[in-house]
Amino acid sequence: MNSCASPSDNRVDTADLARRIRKDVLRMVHRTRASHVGSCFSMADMMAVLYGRCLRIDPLHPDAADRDRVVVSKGHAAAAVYATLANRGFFPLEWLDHYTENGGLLAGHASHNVPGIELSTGSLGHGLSVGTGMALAARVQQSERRTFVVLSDGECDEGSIWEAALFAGHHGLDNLTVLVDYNKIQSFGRVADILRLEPFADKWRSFGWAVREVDGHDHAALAETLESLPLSAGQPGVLLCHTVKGKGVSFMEDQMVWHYKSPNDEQLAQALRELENAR
Ligand SMILES: Cc1ncc(C[n+]2csc(CCOP(=O)(O)OP(=O)(O)O)c2C)c(N)n1
Repeated sequence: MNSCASPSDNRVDTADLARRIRKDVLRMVHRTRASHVGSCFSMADMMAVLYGRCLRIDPLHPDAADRDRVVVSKGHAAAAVYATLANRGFFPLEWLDHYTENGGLLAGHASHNVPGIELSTGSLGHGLSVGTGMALAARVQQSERRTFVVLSDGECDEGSIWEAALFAGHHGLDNLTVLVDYNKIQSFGRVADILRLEPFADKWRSFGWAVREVDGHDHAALAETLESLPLSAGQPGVLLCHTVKGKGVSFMEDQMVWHYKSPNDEQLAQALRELENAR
């Protein structure tokens, strides 16, 4: 079994990191009247555990040859990606103040010219194909590096996801781990109503993947799973992370409107208060 090899001094308090990610995202989307706060909050805990506990990465050397690769395929949640990377030291926190600014570095969808971002994403459905190629390349190069891909559930409507899943299963890429942010909402509808994914775990299994279902807000459960990869030797692994869209702020949780809506001044203040009080 490969365990996470992050040096202990590289580990952080993931609850604190997740809180900082959510607070930064709130301030970013409020300032620019941007969208996707709900999408950012459902994956904030996954990002905190990945970047705070598990990944073999060095923010000071973001291009190190044998770093783990991460592709956040749900690139519309870029604010959470940028907030995570800034809080882990990939670039200064001040950059977050310029999110979506004309001519700025931090675009509204995840952009690969930002330190720590491997692939520009936002056109849903591409991240797993690229991640699968990264995993195959690591095997060919006999590198120990791992590849992690974060998908959204609505994104799994894309046929390209299943082509890549078929390929990774066929090649037994156990250096590849997918985390699905299974928040059960896609834009303005429920996944179960728009295009049913269930039995979701069985679909992945039938493509040759090892599957683990986990509460995507339970840091201990996420860490335990991510610290004992691969899920199964000789198979790619997928974590179906059961999450709540808008998690962490009472009036945003499981509310479709927060896919696009931006908080006003009052809502921002209340949301920040709630996150602070949840300590
Ligand atoms: C190929 C493609 N089609 C449509 C969109 C527009 N779009 C942005 S987010 C989204 C759906 C969001 O739902 P989900 O994928 O479940 O992500 P969540 O925000 O709930 O995590 C869509 C259709 C897109 N970004 N890419």
